[in-house]
Amino acid sequence: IPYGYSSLSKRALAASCFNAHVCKALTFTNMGECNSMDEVFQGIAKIQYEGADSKNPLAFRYYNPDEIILGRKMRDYLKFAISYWHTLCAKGTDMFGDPTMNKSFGGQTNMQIAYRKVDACFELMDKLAVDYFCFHDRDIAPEGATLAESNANLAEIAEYIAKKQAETGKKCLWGTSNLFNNPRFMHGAGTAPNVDAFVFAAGQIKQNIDLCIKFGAAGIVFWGGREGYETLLNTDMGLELDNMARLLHMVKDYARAQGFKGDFYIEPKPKEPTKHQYDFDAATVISFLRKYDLMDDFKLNVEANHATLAGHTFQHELRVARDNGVFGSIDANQGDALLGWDTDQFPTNVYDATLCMYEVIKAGGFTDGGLNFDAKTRRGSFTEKDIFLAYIAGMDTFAYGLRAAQALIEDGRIDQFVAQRYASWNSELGQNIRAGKVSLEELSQLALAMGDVSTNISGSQEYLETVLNQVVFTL
Ligand code: XUL
Ligand code: CO
Repeated sequence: IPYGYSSLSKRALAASCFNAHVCKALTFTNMGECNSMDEVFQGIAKIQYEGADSKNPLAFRYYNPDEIILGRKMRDYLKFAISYWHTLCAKGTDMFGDPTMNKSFGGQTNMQIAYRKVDACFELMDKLAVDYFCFHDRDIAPEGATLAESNANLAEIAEYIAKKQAETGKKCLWGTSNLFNNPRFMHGAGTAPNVDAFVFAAGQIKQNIDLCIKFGAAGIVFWGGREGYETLLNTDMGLELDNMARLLHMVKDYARAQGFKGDFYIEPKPKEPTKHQYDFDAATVISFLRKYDLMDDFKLNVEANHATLAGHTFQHELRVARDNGVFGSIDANQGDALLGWDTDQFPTNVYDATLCMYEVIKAGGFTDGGLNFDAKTRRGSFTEKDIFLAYIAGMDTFAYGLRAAQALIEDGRIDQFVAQRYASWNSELGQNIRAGKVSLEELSQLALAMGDVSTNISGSQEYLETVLNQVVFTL
């Protein structure tokens, strides 16, 4: 993520208008007034739903925002969100190459660019019929030389964001703190070996909680940026995890005291940037939450690409979250089966989207959560139009997935098969075992009298995959 803003001087803020094209008022002293309302993505109109046969690249084929599905508008069921970092900050760099994209949107100084990113974000939400955004603190305003300076930058841009929210009704799905980019966090933040890094992280998080509350965010995410290790030879894992839990308790107590009613999320990821990330996968995070008494306040933000990096399917991670009552929100993206790192691609796999939405429907739909596109256009897809094409691809894939998941449930064959497969657990014996009324000795007597197990039936995986294919391809 190419943050890397240099520190910003206050003088720069008082600079006169940076670009007559971007800001028509030449006399302002407050950058907040430098909102020209000039269109950022000129030549691209609001994206319309045109139906499955449309060949217009700038149209939706499956996402029809106001169509009612499962008793809710599609836009309310899917709750799509723009990821501020990938969409408005990432510039196509990789470890071999310089930026291929210009994300300054007509701004010149770092603060001016920050204002224009807000304009671009709200214009994208409007044109794409996306109702939410997600952000890291360092996405929305440049980092200053001190925490106080960073906070002042954030506070200024936050005013502008809140104003835009009030004008448009657009909402914040969740916010998070970037505790991984700055070199001060080279050894971690909440799990740092040096108490000063922990203190700085706490200060940064406090400011971000205040921002989340200002934006009416439904959630606050913790992705363990550099919370992990490179080698156990230099690591006190027990102390680091205890400290992480201490920090999360402080966060929860502070946010609740300020009136935050939404969800806190942990976003599992097994590796990258560290060799081992503590929030490895859903099961590991749940064990952490249980150990440290955080289950009442924290849920999971499950990311598809992180699931596959952990050696699981996306559906598996969602099922683990649902079965443990901590299904919360989703980072909708996909990785590349041939690459072992987090490629954060826009999701286009309809099977994964269908099975994801199947889990979401079974979980009762989203409450505070939603589908955030933690995805970026490829380095070679460098134009502004590519941003629209990428979001359309992701949104249509999940709209298709929602329709297919609904069809799968209405079709009923898979649910009926599963019910039948476990039917013996509803027998008197099965129910007694489930109720804990039977001892090991009693089961041993039954087993001795049984002869052998004669009730196995086929698992019929191939048949069920055929049913899935039939439903997915005959919507
Ligand atoms: C990193 C990642 C983050 C989180 C938010 O892999 O997924 O973008 O979603 O910090
Ligand atoms: Co993510």
